[in-house]
Amino acid sequence: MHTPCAAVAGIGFMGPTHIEALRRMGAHVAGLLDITPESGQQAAQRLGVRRAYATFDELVADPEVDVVHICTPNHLHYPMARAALQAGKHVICEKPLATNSRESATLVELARESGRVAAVNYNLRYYPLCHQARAMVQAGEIGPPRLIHGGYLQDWLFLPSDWNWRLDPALGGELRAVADIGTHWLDMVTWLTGLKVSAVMADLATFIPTRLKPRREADTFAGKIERAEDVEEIAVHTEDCAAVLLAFDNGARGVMLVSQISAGRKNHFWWELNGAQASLSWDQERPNELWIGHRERPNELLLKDPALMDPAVRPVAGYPGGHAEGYPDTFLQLQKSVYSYIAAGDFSRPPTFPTFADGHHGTVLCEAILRSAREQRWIDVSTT
Ligand code: SOE
Repeated sequence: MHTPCAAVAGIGFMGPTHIEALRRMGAHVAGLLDITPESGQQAAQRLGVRRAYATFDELVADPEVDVVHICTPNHLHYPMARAALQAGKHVICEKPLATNSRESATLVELARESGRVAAVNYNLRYYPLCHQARAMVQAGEIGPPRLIHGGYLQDWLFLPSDWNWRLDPALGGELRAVADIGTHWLDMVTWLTGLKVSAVMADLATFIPTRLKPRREADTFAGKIERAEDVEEIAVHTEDCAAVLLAFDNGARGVMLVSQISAGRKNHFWWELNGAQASLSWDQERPNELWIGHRERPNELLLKDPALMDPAVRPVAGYPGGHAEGYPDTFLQLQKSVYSYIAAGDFSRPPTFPTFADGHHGTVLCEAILRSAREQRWIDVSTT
């Protein structure tokens, strides 16, 4: 079977992470594209990639490339995904799929017409114990979910001197914390439970209204290790944090809290499901432990071990029990799922990975959350 060949656009935090996973999978990376041809050349040398494209047109015109990975700032997701599909390439796009639902709906349609594979990098699904939790929910082990809660807290934008392109709505979109990390959480809980969000009631807050922007580009999470001296003051209007009440289509209720300014919380993504028979809970900062809560017998803590997992989801665990797996492994597992689907060539099979349709649900939810916060009322979610 021919292993599809990749090209990666965007060499910030995500691009090199995608490349590392591609290499572990044994896929060839034909080339990469960065902000300028010069920084692209440097990145290609640093990462051992043969070719640096000067433009995205050049990337999609490369006949060697089967799959285009889009790891750029959010505003480029739509034009790049569209151009890649139109050039007949398969696409793996970072989240959020687009900065509005008009564009994400167009991408869903384009993906369908093109017959190409179009995936969104909701990589967090691929922690082995999240797959295990989903299998347990599907098997009815916790009963119908009643309460679905948790959140995603970080501190990399805690200081007024922390800057990143996500703070600029022209690059990141009108929503920040919700689009960047809330979309992961919403995707996770809807995927885990198979439920849809039917209505939202949101409160958004910006605690740091003015920030210091370095005159040169700052990487994601870079604020922890370097400080720029040459800065300008910028007014910030996107949310540092959000609290969202959720109603689900089976009657379940939920709460999501997201923040990029919670000191000490680095990448604290957690969820809890309280069902009619039992509960499940998981935390990305302890990803190899799944808590199983009971009323009438002692609670359990399942340590990641493929031998103890549902046989259908065992392949998502790359190592035996007691061998910890983490964030980079989730990229590998998502890419394995997409690349093996492409290599098998039967695109009528149901996809095993997050698709553009899932990415579109994410942008629809973001818009409902923004509208709810502005109008200070519950908003019904249309998923059309
Ligand atoms: C920054 O908030 C970020 O890199 C997100 O963009 C990723 O999706 C998340 O998994 C980690 O944090």
